Amino acid sequence: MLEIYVNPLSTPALCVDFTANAVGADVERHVVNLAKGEHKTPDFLAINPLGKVPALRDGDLVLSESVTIMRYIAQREHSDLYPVDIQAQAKVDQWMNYVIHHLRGPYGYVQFNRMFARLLGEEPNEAVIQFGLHLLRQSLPVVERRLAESAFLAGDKFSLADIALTAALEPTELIQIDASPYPTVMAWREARRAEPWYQAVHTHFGAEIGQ
Ligand SMILES: N[C@@H](CCC(=O)N[C@@H](CS)C(=O)NCC(=O)O)C(=O)O
Repeated sequence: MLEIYVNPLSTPALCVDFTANAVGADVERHVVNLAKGEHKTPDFLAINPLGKVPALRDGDLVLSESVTIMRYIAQREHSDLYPVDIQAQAKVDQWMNYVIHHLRGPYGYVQFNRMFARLLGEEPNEAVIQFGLHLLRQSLPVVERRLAESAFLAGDKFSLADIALTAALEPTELIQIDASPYPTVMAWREARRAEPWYQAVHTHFGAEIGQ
């Protein structure tokens, strides 16, 4: 049995949750309560010594790193969301990497400081927020242009790259990212959020904490 360790407020973990649903994998899902420090308990550190979600266990195999886990689940299920053809696969990888480095990273700078810093007893760092917003003003237009010309990031087929994008965009409202310059991205995202693989996880980001 495939086991996944996730948390619905973690965008890397949501990548794994969404992927498991999108490919129809039969998984045992463990929600790790980060607020209660469950990710630092000996039981969880035995699964991921880095003390982070997501993680996966498949028999003796234990994995961390969301993108690795997404690919593993898709390949294990022989899903075309991560194509076998190396050229199609390379396009999916290209866009997954773009999303992870140029969107999820900067979103993380803003999300940590606007959402989690005070909860952890830290003062939000406005300079880091502004740096994240600066980077997003460069990367969100790239995605806006891409989705104006292409149904999905890697071409005309839905793929793991689109799941990564959907997850990366999740905190937009909660962390007050101004999405008004990106109407194509936001309409595309609404369509994804109506799909069963998304709805199986939650109705929207923050639902679990009453937002
Ligand atoms: N590069 C990792 C990032 C994982 C990560 O940073 N997870 C965060 C939640 S978004 C976490 O578990 N943080 C807890 C901690 O570092 O104490 C991935 O893609 O899976």
